[in-house]
Amino acid sequence: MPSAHLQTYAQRAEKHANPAAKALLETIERKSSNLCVSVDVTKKADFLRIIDIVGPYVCLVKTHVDIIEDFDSSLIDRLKELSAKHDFLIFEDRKFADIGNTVALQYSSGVHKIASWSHITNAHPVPGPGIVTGLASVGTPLGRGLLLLAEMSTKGNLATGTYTADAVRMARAHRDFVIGFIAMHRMDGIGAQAGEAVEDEDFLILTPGVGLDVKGDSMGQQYRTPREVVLESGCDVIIVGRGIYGKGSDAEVREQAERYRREGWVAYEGRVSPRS
Ligand code: S5P
Repeated sequence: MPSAHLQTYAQRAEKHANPAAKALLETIERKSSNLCVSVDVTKKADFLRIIDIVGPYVCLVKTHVDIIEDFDSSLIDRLKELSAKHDFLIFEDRKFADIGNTVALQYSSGVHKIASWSHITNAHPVPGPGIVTGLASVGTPLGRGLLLLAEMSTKGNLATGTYTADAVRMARAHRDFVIGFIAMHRMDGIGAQAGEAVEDEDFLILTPGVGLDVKGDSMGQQYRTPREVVLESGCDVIIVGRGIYGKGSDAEVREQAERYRREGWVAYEGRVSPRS
């Protein structure tokens, strides 16, 4: 069996036991889209308008609900309606980073009640495996999936080397709930012990820091192209924020969403069926 990233999304969906990972892979295949749009705006109306525009082109919408100034629970109802209308999953980019007991409360409760609507969320591995146990206690019964931040896109970040390998080991110990990583390249076999059977593992790699027109911003963000990310680095989903929603008119936002969807998909096709 070829390594996971050389198989099609449909083949991988069949084998995935986690409901969120399976649904994401099926959605990617159905829509021919490995694009996740990150909608980092602060007003409810802008948030919903952008999602309605980009919805047809994405497999996943990534949110930071804590930046929305006029947040109320009706926003979540509208978001769920858009998710059904346009057939995409939801990923609240919460980057949990506390002890298990605290993250379980942050995930289930408070104003945002993230676990009740977000199919996928993410966490920093820095507190150790207790963070996964805490989040799993809430998310597993709901069929949710967790991504660990094994690497980051920013200049000078500390998620490298043994930290990254330890993140992968932590994921391997919780394969039913940890569905993959925020990372810049594939993690296959990283951190494996001698003799440990890891050939069949299929962690999804979701990758931010994607842009076609600029190389970075003034605060350390670094961009690569969909081709570099998907074809050369073997990642599964491209995460694009300002490259799409930051473009001004609704028509331009739609155009950019379609452009990134196409670029991401062509890169994937080149990966699974390379022309000789
Ligand atoms: O390492 C990371 C991890 C994440 S989740 N680097 C990132 O940029 N992100 C998120 O991806 C970040 O919080 C933001 O929501 C998005 C990138 O946005 P852009 O506007 O730079 O494309």
